[in-house]
Amino acid sequence: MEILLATANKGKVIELEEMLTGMDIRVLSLSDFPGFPEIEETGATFAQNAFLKARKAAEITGLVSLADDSGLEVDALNGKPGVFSARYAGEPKSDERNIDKLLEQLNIVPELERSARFRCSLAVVAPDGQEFLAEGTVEGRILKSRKGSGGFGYDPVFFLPDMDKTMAELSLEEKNRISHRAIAFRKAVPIIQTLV
Ligand code: ITT
Repeated sequence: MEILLATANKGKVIELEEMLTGMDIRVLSLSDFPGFPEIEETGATFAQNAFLKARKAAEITGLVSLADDSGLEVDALNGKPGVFSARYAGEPKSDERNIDKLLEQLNIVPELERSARFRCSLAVVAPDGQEFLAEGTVEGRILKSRKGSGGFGYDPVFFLPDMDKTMAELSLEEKNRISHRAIAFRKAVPIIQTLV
């Protein structure tokens, strides 16, 4: 059976494939559909954006379709950058400038008040109209400067107290075990199994 993960991000496809190992389910991505139209992420929440992408994908391809939207929520900034995580510091999107802006905004915020979380909303949409949502979060704290060189996005300033490391100091395997996206993907596996 085939399902579609509506993303151009190869890393996400590899993560999902790993979790579906042994289930005879092939994961296609947008790179298998060259003419696929750009979908604007106009939703106010991660879940709305994920459904915008997954519904469009199911409608166009007729496949069980998944899409995720994810980002960082910082409590001292009332949940920002949230759905604007990728373009927090404006266009063109830049992880480096996003981190610089985040550190500047949190400049006077003391260590214990820098709590934050990565959130992932994963939408699963079947061509017959059935819809499901799986979510994952991982809690942490924003450091005052970067540490580590792995991962992407805000990983170098996202500190995980339990592991005593930033997300950027984890191996790919470790990150794929604890990340917000991995948690959401894991919850979606039984849903996918019932749909295909
Ligand atoms: P799509 O093609 O699937 O849309 P994307 O690469 O644009 O994938 P997301 O929309 O999932 O990625 O992520 C939005 C932003 O949230 C991303 O640019 C990062 O700044 C931040 N982010 C998401 N997941 C992250 C992670 O695991 N580590 C660090 N930052 C993350």
